Amino acid sequence: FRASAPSDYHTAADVRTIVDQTVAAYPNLVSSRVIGRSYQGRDIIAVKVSADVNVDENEPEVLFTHNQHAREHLTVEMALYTLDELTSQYGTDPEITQLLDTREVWLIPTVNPDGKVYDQETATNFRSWRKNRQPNSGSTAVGTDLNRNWDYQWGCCGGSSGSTSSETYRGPSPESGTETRVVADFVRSRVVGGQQQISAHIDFHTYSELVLWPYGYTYSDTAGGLTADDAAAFRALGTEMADTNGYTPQQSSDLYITDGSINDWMWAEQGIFSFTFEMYPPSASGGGFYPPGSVIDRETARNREAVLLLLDYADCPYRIIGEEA
Ligand code: 0X9
Ligand code: CA
Ligand code: ZN
Repeated sequence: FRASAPSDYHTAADVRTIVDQTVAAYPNLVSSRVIGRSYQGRDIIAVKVSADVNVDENEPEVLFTHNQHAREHLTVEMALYTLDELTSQYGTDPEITQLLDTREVWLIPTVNPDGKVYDQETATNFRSWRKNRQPNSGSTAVGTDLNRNWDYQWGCCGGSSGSTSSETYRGPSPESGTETRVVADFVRSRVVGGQQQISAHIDFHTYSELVLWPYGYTYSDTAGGLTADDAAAFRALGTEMADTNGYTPQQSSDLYITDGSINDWMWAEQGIFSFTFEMYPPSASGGGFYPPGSVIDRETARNREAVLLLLDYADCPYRIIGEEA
């Protein structure tokens, strides 16, 4: 095992360049928009991929979010892989062609650009940074854990911290994190005619090789807004995706309790089938947050089938348990 250097991974600036080049190369298939700015003023970009991309067609939408946590650089590579695969294979691979003819895909390659830049900006050492880079009033400790800052059961259950110096600081109020708010506003903006257009979502993290589903705030399999049918659909879809990549499927709280996480909000407030993927490696011995750059191609392509499976089921996720809903 060889440790990685910051230069082994694309930078936030690289991502912007690649997105712009891809839009230029595939103007009918890819568009990008600035959905807001980070605390430090960096653009947060959403990329749309679909046939006739410049028309808001009445098609199921799927969202992929990446890099809520600054040091999880492999997740940004995952977004770049998906963008490259969908664009290069459209019109060539029949499955991808059919999916992009009937779905609208949204990618947010870096939710937390300030954190990514901070973690990656020195030539030799990563900083092992997790949170965003927003100051906390009355404290010298910087940052909010964006994945504890979402507005559902925020801070309810011991799955986050009220201490500014904690790695899981939940912030002073839900959506206080600039970047949480930007992404939540984007998701709310996809409610058209009273109907949330996005039906399915994966939030990419590292590491542990897991597929996780809600709720995170409670050990219960069912709870407010999550029925036995919903739980069965989550489990079936999560297990089928995990069968394709070899990750371990489980309810999020089986890992540990989290409150204010993105998945719980997406499901409870927006009705979106929302998963967390914890990517490579399985454990710290594989390099933890910083595996060597040599694994990037393999470990991003590893999720190809799971991504396509979720796109397929996006018309009706309950289809996987044989219900129309
Ligand atoms: O703790 C987290 O935010 C995630 N793990 S990480 O090591 N990448 O920080 C797991 C979040 C899982 N929680 C829910 N899906 N609710
Ligand atoms: Ca379309
Ligand atoms: Zn994470």
